Amino acid sequence: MSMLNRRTLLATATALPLVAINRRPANAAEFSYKFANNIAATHPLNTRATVAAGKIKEATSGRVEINIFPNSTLGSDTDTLSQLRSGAVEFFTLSGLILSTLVPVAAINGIGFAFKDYDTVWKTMDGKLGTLVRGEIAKRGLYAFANQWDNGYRQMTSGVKPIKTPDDLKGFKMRVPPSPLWTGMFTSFGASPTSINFSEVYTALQTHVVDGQENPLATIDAGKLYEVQKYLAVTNHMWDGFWFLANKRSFEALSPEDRVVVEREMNAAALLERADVAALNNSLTSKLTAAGLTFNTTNPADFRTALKSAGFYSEWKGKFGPEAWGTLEDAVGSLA
Ligand code: X2X
Repeated sequence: MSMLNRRTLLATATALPLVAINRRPANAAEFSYKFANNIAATHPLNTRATVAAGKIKEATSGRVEINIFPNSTLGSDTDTLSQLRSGAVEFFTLSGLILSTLVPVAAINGIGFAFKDYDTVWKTMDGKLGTLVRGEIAKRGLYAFANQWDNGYRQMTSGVKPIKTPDDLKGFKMRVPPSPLWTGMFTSFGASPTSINFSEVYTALQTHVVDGQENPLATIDAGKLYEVQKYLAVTNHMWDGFWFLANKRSFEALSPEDRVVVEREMNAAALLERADVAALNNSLTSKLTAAGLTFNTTNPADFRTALKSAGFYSEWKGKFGPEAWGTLEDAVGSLA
């Protein structure tokens, strides 16, 4: 703190009666916590979390207030992860793949074509693999709530040409989120991946810094990416979700009872959000087509073969190690 700030602060403090410093207004929350995320306010993640925050405030008699900051308003994912670690932000939903810059094993759900359907996703991520990942997250001063929120199966979009076969990805300027697994996967496809935080993706596509990106339909819709893209290839190349993360110290500052309320309500909201996203997946094809995206289907087996022959699976099996890889394969079947 500079002397000036220190003096100003002391001057202010001495001007106030002590009692006023210690007492909060009758209607102020004891804990006013920030929840940051990168997704538009209209996405089910934010609509469901908003309802949950209301329930939490009520159930804690106003002690715990959670203010939601959608759309990366507090900073990019990379910035916000630092803020979460320092406690400047108390809650943050983040893709496990991006979290892997801090907790490497958290990227494991992003292995290409690992999950054949949503049943398998939730059985795996609410089950042993999720527990393993949460254990590693806990070692880094963060606390992950039990239920992940759905981002979804990812699809590729392009502003220049349709992506129909893996060959169409050769040399393609693809935006990927900041994460070694994403970069590695698109390098294995022969593309030219660039790491860009989601907060910059719309502009990067608009100004042709990159020619394409990949995201689930609900995220493409909420981020209005159809305004700056022309084609959408249904590839389902990866499933991605958001861990609901808390700064451990901030979370443990709440009473055990209040912690139970926050976790219960946020986990319940995650389940509702999953159902919302599943319903959106069924309705968004026609909406996004009407908004100007030309859809095409692909043969996922060809894309998977491309990854296999580039050595993607054996490389990442080695990186994740036998325990995590074995836990994934126990749930989804043999991958390599
Ligand atoms: O950055 C992305 O593309 C997003 C929104 O899907 C994630 O949070 C990983």
